Amino acid sequence: MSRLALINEFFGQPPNASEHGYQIDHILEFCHWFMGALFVGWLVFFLYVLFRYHRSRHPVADHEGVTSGISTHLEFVVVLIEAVLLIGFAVPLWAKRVNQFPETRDAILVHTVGQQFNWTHHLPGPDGIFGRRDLNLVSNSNPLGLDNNDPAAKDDIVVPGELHVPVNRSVIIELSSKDVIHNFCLPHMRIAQDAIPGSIIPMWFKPIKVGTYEVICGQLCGLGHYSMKGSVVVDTPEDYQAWLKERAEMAAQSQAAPPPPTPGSSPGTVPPPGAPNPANQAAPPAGNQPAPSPSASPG
Ligand SMILES: [Cu+2]
Repeated sequence: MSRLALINEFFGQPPNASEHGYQIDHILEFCHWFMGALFVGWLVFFLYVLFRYHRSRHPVADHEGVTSGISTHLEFVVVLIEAVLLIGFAVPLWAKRVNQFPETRDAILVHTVGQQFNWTHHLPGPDGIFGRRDLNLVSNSNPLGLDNNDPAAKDDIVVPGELHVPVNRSVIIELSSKDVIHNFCLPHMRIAQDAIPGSIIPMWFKPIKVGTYEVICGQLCGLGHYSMKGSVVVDTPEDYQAWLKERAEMAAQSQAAPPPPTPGSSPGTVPPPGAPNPANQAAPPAGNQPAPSPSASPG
């Protein structure tokens, strides 16, 4: 990290842990220094004007005003720099985030649902297919309304609060909300996305550092908003498989009649990068963005 980047740390930016994060950090760094320079520049100018045109020196107002063109030129330069920042850097970075999703067969796909005041994650389990969810089935013990009569739901994993993902693999999170607008914000991953009732909105990032990272709700969503926290644990691939296996076993135990294991897959495994994913074969292709499954209604 360059010495200049310390300005991000100074303003409380946590260390980056995602593949694209350094690009956002560079823009932030530049913006902070640029705004700092403007602040100092304007402050000096303001003080100069206060003393230079004090009432004792200029008892009568000058109605002609400034005749020099220097301020016009300066402002043009400022606008030009801001336009380059916005059009040249910020918009392309944002466009990549929302238009260029990774192949779903290479990524970990998770459905995440916000509610006052926690996050619940839904993983498809060994079969790679998300089970049906139904608003009418929502209860305290079934926060997402997962339909246990749906064969695809039998091995599904539902975890509150803490989501595990493997390092160096893209994660696509399809976000929704059960009540009000929340925002799934991962400061260390330099990504945030609103969770809106009635919509399923995808977001993606690629974690590059093993560790535990805070998830916060980025929208003021009610009295308990301050407590709406969770975590994303970035595991090594081995630890991730162990976590999945443990979760899949817990899910199987909670079912009255556990389903026979899918041929070719042991409990809790996910297809390796590039392998065909049964979930993708079942669903028709839908451009770059992962198609929101019609069965996965936001609870
Ligand atoms: Cu919230």
